[in-house]
Amino acid sequence: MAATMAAMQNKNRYVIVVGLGKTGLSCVRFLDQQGFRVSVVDNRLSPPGLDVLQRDFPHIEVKLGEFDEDYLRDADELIVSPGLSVNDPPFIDLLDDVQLGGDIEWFVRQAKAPIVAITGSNGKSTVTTMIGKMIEACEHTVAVGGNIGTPALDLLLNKNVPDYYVLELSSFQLETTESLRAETAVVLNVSEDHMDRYDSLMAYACAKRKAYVNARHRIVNRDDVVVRSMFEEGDSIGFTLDAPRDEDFGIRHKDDVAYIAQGNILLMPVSEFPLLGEHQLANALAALAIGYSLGLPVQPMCEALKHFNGLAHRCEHVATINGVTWINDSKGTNVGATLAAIKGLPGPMVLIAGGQSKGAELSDLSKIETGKLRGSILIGEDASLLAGYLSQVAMVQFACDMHDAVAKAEQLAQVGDQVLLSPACASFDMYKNFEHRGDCFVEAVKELQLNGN
Ligand code: UMA
Ligand code: ADP
Repeated sequence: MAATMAAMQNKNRYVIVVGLGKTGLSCVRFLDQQGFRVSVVDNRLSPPGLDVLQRDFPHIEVKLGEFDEDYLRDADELIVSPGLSVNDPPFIDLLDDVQLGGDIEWFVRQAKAPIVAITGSNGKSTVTTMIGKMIEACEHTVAVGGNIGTPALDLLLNKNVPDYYVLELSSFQLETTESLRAETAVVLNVSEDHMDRYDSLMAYACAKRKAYVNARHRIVNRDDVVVRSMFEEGDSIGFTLDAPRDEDFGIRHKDDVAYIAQGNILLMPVSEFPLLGEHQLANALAALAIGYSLGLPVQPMCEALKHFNGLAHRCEHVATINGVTWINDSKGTNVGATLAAIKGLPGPMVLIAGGQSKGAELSDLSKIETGKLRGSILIGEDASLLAGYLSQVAMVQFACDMHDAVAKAEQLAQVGDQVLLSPACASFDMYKNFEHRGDCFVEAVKELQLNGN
């Protein structure tokens, strides 16, 4: 009876989905199932997902091309794609007249299980996946989604409510979310990203900080000054690459062996964690702290860590050819990520980088440890901007595409070197997305291998 009443109310409520793509399609699926009156707009003439929309929802009106403010004003509510800023016209001019939110706002209003909210500049997908596996290792059910790729509203299509939802949240998604009350929230770290969309690092950090608002447990990176400044330390659980205090997670040394530890308790030797690099260790500590806040037992979580082999396109080993190791870190889409990857892997290395730098301050690239880079091969729109800083560290060459970059890297690398694709940039000037860029790199490296090199 209550369900019928809700369906009748929804029928009278008109929602416009702004922006198609994965998010828009998931919104349509959800709203249509709930009986809302729906239409879709996108200012792209051929947005991703259009074929699926027209096939599966032929009754839903779609308007493509420049947004029409009057058309949008007719809606009771707009669900805006994370790819669009609600602080830009026409949305900014509609704020007083039309209710406006994002897909995560709709998700959190409906979700019937505790939500783990994971944001930060880097490491989100890794920690999101790790905690998902830890929850399963502790014999609970979990649904994982959000910015990681499965849109959050698609998680609600499954009628079986899991014990936990784990959401990777971007700053864009948090901007349009007001009702989040996470069981546990973490801002993993903050470094410059998406400066083409924010006026300052502070504005970007403020969007990230929204994950903590009304959270029951807050996990804090004690090594990150921006994250630490987001709230009074108080009752948070922390993680650090130093020795941890109280209930925090960190690293302790005993008899020259490094251990993952909670407070004074040694949990497992760092050598049993399969991923390379301090940044990956920080991700593991963050995941443990999240799991602990949920009341999960520590030992099964450690077992899950021992079997975690990392995600594709994140410092992923591709091949070792003639003594040179090729690594795909195509997901390194900002300077912080690339610096972490370079620091975490052994040198000397040849770096392949470049693409769209998104208005970021790039000068930290000139602070890479001397001797770590044998050279850099640069591609894409902002190659010359990167060259200005990377040439202060080692020699720089330009390449016209990924095949050319791989060929030049092969020429430059010596036995024992690593060749690291970690672009510090978005991929959209040359590729569909970071996966496509990583796949092109892997393909070019495999060709080297096949050609008997
Ligand atoms: N856009 C328009 N007009 C529109 C709608 C979108 O120009 O009407 C543009 C935006 O400028 C943007 C792009 O299209 O560049 C994004 O739209 P999309 O259709 O590709 O987006 P979705 O398919 O819905 O993907 C989004 C997230 N993308 C972004 O936030 C840019 C995906 O994260 C996410 O996996 C997906 O929702 C499901 O939740 C990707 C991403 O790059 C991985 N995220 C950024 C990041 O991690 O740095 C934030
Ligand atoms: P996100 O989802 O935030 O983009 P990912 O887990 O996909 O993060 O990792 C993306 C890239 O960021 C990795 O390939 C690596 O270069 C870098 N990275 C991962 N974890 C961290 C971290 N904790 N600190 C800094 N850089 C990191």
